[in-house]
Amino acid sequence: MVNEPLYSLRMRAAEGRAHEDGGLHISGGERLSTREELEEAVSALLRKALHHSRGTADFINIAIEKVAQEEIPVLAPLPISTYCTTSVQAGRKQAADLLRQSSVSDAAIERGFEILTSSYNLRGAVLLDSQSGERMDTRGTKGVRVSRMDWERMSHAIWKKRQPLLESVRVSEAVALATKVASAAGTVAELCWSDDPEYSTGYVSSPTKGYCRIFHLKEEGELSGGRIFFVTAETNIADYIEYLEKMPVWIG
Ligand code: WAQ
Ligand code: MG
Ligand code: MG
Ligand code: MG
Repeated sequence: MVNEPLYSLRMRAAEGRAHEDGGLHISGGERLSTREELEEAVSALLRKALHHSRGTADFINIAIEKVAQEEIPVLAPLPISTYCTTSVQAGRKQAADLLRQSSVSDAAIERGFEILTSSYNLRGAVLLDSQSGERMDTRGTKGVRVSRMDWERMSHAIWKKRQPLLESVRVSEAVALATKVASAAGTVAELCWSDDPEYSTGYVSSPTKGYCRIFHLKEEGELSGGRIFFVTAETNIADYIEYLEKMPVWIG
């Protein structure tokens, strides 16, 4: 994997019309791929766009860019824990506890929940000041889309063997994303639940707590969802976004 050319792939799909023209966000995805694996990676992203519970993709954009080939850091995946809560109320309370333990203020936690419960068409993440709860990016519903991360193939196979209950692509993708976010200077914690109606397990992650899966962060059938990245007040937001969008990293 070391000296082959690498490509970043980014997919976004919307219903009705393109995102920028007001379409409904259906699905997105990001990969890092060697030239040899490029066709397979494009097909996988296309499949993801075409078969989605949020709706029918009428607009699909797949961007492929060669990535500058320097030493690419390898990040160890965050350790996983699972909270088997039995109601949305208990799940959200658990999430709030974990965020508090990661040093996010009550005001910021409340703001984070307000945003996720009322977002039905968020394509990326919202950045919030972890103390004041103030929004730190100016991206609107586009948000900040973390890109240029992927599992290193061999490590992924080993990791999956060790977690037989978590073999879904969804979990692998979420752990990879959360690991990159936790590695960014300025990240205090992340809160996420899917905008897919059938998937109600979400997570809180942070450099100190790892990746904490929580059953039931929303009711099944709901289209709300998204991601909140809580950051320290001193974070240089332009540098922070640059790292998340542009810096290639392997998870492994
Ligand atoms: N960068 C930033 N935000 C993103 C990205 C990204 N690359 N991908 C998705 N999001 C945001 C965006 O607002 C989506 O609407 C939202 O997250 C949800 O994305 O059982 O499936 O892909 O351990 O629907 C987490 C729990 C599943 C997995 C999350 O999210 C588990 C999930 P989805
Ligand atoms: Mg996803
Ligand atoms: Mg539809
Ligand atoms: Mg989704």
